[in-house]
Amino acid sequence: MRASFKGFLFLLAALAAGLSHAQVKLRAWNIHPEGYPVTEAIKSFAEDVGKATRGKYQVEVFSNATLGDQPKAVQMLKSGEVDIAEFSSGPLSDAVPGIKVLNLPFLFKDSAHMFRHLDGKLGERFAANLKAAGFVVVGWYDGGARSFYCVKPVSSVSDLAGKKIRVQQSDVYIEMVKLLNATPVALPFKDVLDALQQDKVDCAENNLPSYESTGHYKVAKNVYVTSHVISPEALVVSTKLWDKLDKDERAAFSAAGAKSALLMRDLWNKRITLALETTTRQGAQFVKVKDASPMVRRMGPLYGKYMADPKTREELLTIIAD
Ligand code: BDP
Repeated sequence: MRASFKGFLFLLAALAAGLSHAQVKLRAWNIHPEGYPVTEAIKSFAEDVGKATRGKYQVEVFSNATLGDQPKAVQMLKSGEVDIAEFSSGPLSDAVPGIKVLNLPFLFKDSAHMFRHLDGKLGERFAANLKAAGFVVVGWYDGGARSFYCVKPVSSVSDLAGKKIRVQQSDVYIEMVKLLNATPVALPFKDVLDALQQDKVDCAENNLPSYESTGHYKVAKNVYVTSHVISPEALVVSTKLWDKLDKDERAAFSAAGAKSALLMRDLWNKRITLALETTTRQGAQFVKVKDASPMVRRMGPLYGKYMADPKTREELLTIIAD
């Protein structure tokens, strides 16, 4: 065999070997810091996807919203600039109106109630709405129970009236705060601490792990435990990426997503206990709402709106009934 021909064969073999190990780099958007349950769960997803696809898909996790805030990330996922993301249903629902009911205050009793629906038929319907809009759900994560917290003491719904309250960039949250006769201020998550410190807002609302991880508890020490929204979150893959995956790869992504969701929920429950301990130790005061019914009644117009819409009525009735 002539030397140049041998060289050519060698090159072909090297190319083929290279191709069979071709790596695809993927970007995952995450709003939370290192160590947070969501972050840990996405990392486990990334690792499992890598293993199951024998290193073909390498998921890099960009935490702390370094790639932009959530509404921006929603658009980036749609356009294919990021491939994977973990979103709160609030801002996500502005891009997918079919899941807006998930944000309604006082809809789910607790996380167990929420997952009974999300892990079942209803979850499949919401996932279908999301898929049609460009987001493939591979895991439902826990956004926990959200409550209000303020710089000044709050012990009744009327104390919230007139307050400037930070909300997520999401219609339902904005509407909810207006119905409490307060002023909604939609701000990106990372800007809330400054806004509380600089008196740009009087209050915010979130779950305990975020109240702690953001340091909001250092400024807004007065928590009014309303648990007004039990909030779903989702780990999603862009349909742009999904469409490129073959059957086995899709199964690998789905299995890794489902596993990461269970991990997330477990870490979440532990983190709630920890966050309560830390914030209490640092002086946060918790006042539990005695009777939520006046607050629930104020939400009437929001419920009226989604009941009147034939696209969302059935889902709403299913959740309320069970
Ligand atoms: C946290 C959610 C996160 C939201 C944030 C917020 O996990 O996705 O962006 O609240 O209030 O609890 O913006």
